[in-house]
Amino acid sequence: MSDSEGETYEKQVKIVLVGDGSSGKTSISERFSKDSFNRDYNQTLGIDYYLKRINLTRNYNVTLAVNDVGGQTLGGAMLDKYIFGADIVLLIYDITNLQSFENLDDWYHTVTKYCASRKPLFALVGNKSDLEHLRTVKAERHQRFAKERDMLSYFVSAKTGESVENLFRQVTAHLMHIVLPKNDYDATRVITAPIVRQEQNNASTPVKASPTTNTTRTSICSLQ
Ligand SMILES: Nc1nc2c(ncn2[C@@H]2O[C@H](COP(=O)(O)OP(=O)(O)OP(=O)(O)O)[C@@H](O)[C@H]2O)c(=O)[nH]1
Ligand SMILES: [Mg+2]
Repeated sequence: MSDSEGETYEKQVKIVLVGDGSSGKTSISERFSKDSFNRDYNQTLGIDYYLKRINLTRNYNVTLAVNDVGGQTLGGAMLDKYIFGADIVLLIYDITNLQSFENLDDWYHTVTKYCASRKPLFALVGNKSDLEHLRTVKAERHQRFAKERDMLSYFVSAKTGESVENLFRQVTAHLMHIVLPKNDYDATRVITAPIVRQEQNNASTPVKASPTTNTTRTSICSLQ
């Protein structure tokens, strides 16, 4: 198409979630792709796949192939195949489970070894942020781990959905060298509300919706 204004770009990105069993990889994948959450734990055997197409900017669409790798595959014969060709790797741990954080070093080294020819973009993800009161991994340790390995870093909750959409959008944008606006996360969740106007000449008049303007204002708010 010669008209660059109307041109639309389509990209495919392979994103792989790794980390200990029960850290929430499947839950994050399902929250993102289906906006659902399962309280029960069903261990992932091998790998599961999810596909979701997102509209990153007005004319930039990305199909995310989300590869949810079972936590038991570390040290197994298949992990290198699951990771092959990854554009982005999310290192997931459970903020209430110190061991799941400490094991990320093993995950990181194993994935790095398998991706020696083409290093993916890494992001550190602390999941279960709804259980802040049970946190055993200090936020400073999280930040240090990410900084020392030059990674992006996020806290999410697959249960409440907090920051999950933001996580996938931000890492994808980062990979593509696209800068998203600060309020991007909620760009698709537009809240409309009628404008209410206070009468200027009578302070005691109650606030009411203006019947004459018939105007709606669009507000975009961020939950980050
Ligand atoms: N409170 C809370 N529970 C969560 C959250 N995410 C996942 N869980 C629960 O943690 C358990 C394990 O979640 P999964 O998503 O199956 O963990 P996984 O990392 O895929 O585990 P494997 O498949 O064994 O590698 C399940 O009971 C989930 O309901 C979260 O954000 N908050
Ligand atoms: Mg799983």
